[in-house]
Amino acid sequence: MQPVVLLISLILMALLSTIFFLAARASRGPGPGPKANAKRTGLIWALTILGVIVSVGSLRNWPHALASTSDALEVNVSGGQWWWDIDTTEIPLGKPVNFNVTTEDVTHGMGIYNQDLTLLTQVQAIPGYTTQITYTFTEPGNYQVLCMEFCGVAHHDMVNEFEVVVVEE
Ligand SMILES: [Cu+2]
Repeated sequence: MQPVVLLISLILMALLSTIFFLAARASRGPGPGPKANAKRTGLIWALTILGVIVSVGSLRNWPHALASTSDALEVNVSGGQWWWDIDTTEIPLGKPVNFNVTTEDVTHGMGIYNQDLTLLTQVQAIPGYTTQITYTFTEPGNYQVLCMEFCGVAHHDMVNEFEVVVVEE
């Protein structure tokens, strides 16, 4: 993967350098006429509008925007050197959960992992603030909370867990 990323970066850098070089060369000649200027203004507006549409469309479903779902279960998580304190051990399956995350000392990162240790969601834990993330578990089982930000010698020991259970209604 790394060589591919490097190759793509080099190609894009070369492309950007070429554009800069052509722009610098073109700036020496006579200025564009009013027709070309109108065309450029139209292009800038079109790109701006396209940028806004793409941004709104791609950022709308960020988990941050979904936080504070009203019918969600509230779970409070507090981190510290070197532990996670979670105020519940069982979370119902299929119900949105608002994790309210904070820390009592330094910045930590709360990452929720499934049994295969695949990261499902994560949020930064910041002293003095409560950050929120909403997540709905789709599989019952044991989940682990690990720290994702190196926070000292026992960082690797910041592990806690909870269980996602099927609740009959
Ligand atoms: Cu930590």
